[in-house]
Amino acid sequence: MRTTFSVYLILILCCSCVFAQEYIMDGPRSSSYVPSASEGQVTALTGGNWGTTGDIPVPADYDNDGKTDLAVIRYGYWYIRYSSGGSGVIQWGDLDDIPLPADYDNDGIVDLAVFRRSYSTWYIRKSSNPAANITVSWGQNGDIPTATNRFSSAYATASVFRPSTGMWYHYNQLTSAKLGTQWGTNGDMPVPYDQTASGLSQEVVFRPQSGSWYNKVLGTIFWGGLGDKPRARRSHSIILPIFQK
Ligand SMILES: [Ca+2]
Ligand SMILES: [Ca+2]
Repeated sequence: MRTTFSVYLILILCCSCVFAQEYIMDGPRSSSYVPSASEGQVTALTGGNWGTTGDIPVPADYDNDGKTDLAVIRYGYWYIRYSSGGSGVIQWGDLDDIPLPADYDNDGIVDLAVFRRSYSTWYIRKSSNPAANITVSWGQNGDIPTATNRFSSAYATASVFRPSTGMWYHYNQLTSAKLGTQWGTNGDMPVPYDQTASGLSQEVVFRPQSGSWYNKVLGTIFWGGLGDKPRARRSHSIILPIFQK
């Protein structure tokens, strides 16, 4: 059973801005912990600079005004500075979850989403109905999750890259369609994006040893090298975070 308690969380965003706000936080989480609808509540914030050491940047257009919003994740809390004005903090996920914001419910608005490696499970907070989230078990231990537009240009798909085999597995969370295809090898970094202007993302991997980008449709581009971290825009508003833990 989880214990609920109140704490005062002092947010220090860079040196110039300090926020004091009361939050309801969960106590130590059990192995069966999953994000709940009550965690998807928005708390108002005000401030200037955005983020601090250790935060994970997750910029995207969360308020659907066509402009990318500054956003970071800290211990399962999403701090979003909306381009339309104002800001908020939303608890969604846990410390070691991998954030993968994208529009999964096909309403045109970015959803908060995380992948929990220990359970290979996606937890998606639907922007169309935050009280009814999407939970998808997809992938296995060692997989690298990534959001793609593999099935539709309109909404994102839950996808994983399996380094041990170079396989990609795509799952359409709205239609239950599945697709597996081989592209890449162990040590490659998956960076799916649309290089053909088709609206659909292609399987693309970056191989640091040679600085090669291998696109399954278009072939090879040499750009970068050992130690580099590839970045690709999955869509016009989302830059995929890179996770290689
Ligand atoms: Ca925005
Ligand atoms: Ca959405």
